[in-house]
Amino acid sequence: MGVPERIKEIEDEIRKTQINKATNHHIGILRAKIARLKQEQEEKSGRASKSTGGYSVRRSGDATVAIIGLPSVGKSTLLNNLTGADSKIGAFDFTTLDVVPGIMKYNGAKVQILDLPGIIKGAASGKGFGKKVLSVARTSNLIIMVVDVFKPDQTDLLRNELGQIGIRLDQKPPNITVDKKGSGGIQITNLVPESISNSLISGILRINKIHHARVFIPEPITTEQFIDVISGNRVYVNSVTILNKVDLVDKKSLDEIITKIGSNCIPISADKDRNLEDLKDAIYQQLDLIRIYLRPKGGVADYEEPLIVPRNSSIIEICAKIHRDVEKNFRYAYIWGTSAKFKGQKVGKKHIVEDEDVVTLINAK
Ligand SMILES: Nc1nc2c(ncn2[C@@H]2O[C@H](COP(=O)(O)OP(=O)(O)O)[C@@H](O)[C@H]2O)c(=O)[nH]1
Ligand SMILES: [Mg+2]
Repeated sequence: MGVPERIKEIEDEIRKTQINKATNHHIGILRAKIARLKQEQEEKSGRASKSTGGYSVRRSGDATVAIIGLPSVGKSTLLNNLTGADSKIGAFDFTTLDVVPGIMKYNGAKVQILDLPGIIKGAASGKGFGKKVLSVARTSNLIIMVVDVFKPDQTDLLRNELGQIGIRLDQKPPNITVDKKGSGGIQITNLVPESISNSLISGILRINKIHHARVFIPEPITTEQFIDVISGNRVYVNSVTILNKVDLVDKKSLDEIITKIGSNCIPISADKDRNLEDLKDAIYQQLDLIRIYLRPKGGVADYEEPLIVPRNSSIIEICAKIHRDVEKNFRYAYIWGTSAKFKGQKVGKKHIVEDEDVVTLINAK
């Protein structure tokens, strides 16, 4: 039996099993087996498809955002309106076959936005351009999911395809440690056995051929999250869900549709330019960027062009963003603003900056 058949067999078994406390362990093991098989499959096909490659997109700007959606939902229209790019728009499916980048300027930040070919059901398992598209999403700082106002169910499909390729939306990486060892068997410190049992932990490790490890589980975790940690190739990305073409429905139906989606979504009309300012703000907020004003020694701060960095960046990360040489030659910094204990505090490499801090870098000559 080939790998796809084995996966299908196990999936069928899960479907036939009632989910309750007594079957929890069994189902967990089956899920781990599927994850393992999919990973094997991935590694094989990865090797085979290396030559065809993925999209190579030159990164620019302070952060990168991927637009994901089915064909014809208005992705290209949206990119053009947010960035002034010129991506082809069509009344037919599959107009965009390549990645089209644009730059959105907001709050001093330059955000690169990528318009991608539409994905369809089964994209994660290699249908159409699906895989290539989803792999661009994997390396983005934020994912915009665009759905058609008449097809709100598309959100489930998108989440599912993204999930299958290892993208975890709007979650933090689980806070657990698994230290692989050369000997000593499996040692588990589990502070929350009611969320995952030690026997399930051991079982999942065994399926992944881990026989010696120290495991520490300090807070509640789902079976899925534990499998994610063991699999290792998951990425955690924030998302914004957009309901597009709202110009085509009346207010009452729109409210009903939004309630049906349940989660936060931003209703817009990419074509009629409705609510795009709110959307820009939501993108900026979700990227969680901050502004740093550089002040040359003895000079005045540059408030016109802030340096844009991820929240919780350290001084040395700021140096690295400016230039490799600045990073190499860094000695110390002076700092003004929220993160400073007092004005002009002298700080080292590891100091964490905050939004709108003013920083003077002192370099070795
Ligand atoms: N009524 C309406 N039509 C839109 C809107 N956005 C896009 N469209 C139309 O939907 C079609 C597909 O748009 P396109 O941007 O090419 O979709 P893509 O395949 O997702 O890139 C085009 O005919 C657009 O003019 C919108 O907000 N309202
Ligand atoms: Mg398009």
